[in-house]
Amino acid sequence: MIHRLIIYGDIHGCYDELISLRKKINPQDNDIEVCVGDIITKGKDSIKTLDFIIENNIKSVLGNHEDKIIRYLNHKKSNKKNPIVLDEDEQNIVDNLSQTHKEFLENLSLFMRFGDIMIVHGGVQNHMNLDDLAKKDYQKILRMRYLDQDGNYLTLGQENENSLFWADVYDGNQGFVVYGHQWFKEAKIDKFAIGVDTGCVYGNKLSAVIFKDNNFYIESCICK
Ligand SMILES: [Mn+2]
Repeated sequence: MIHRLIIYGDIHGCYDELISLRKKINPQDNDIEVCVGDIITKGKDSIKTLDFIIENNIKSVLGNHEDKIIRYLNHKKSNKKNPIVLDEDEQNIVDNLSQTHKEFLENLSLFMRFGDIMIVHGGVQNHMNLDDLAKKDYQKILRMRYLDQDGNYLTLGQENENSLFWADVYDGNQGFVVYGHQWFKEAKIDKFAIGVDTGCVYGNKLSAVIFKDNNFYIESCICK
């Protein structure tokens, strides 16, 4: 029997905070640990974080930052000029990826489901069916933040004061969604969703939502 389902927000290479938060939570053998993606990039210890996650059998869904690295690696297999341009941090990560790291990243899935709990990196729109997803919606799941008043997806920067954050209008049709990507000072708790990215890499804190016996609670670790 599963004891607890522990879901971490965007870690972004913040290894020390992951270790501190995990000490607080104290995962046991029958707990399941999952990340909402964006394990790597931006923070100082991406490779160390990736090693730790693999060694401790922590699972993850795909984040947009892992997706970028995978797309870069896929393009690299051809001789053409790589259309994906990496920054210095991303290049450094790519240069240090082992075969094990690459396999782990390539095998990350877009979503994971545990009963009624659905884990994605960005978000979902009410019309989406994750089991029968249109190809054009794949990148949206990774990047979703704002929708217009008709519920249409907006790319980053298209939003204005009339835009709606997707979780505020989500109707629960894909289950109770746990997501990251957009960071909040405190975990954002809605009727059918929890945003668990609390901006660790921006100096706020790393959080996890923990499900146990039909209830949940949040644990956090303030950045040093
Ligand atoms: Mn993200």
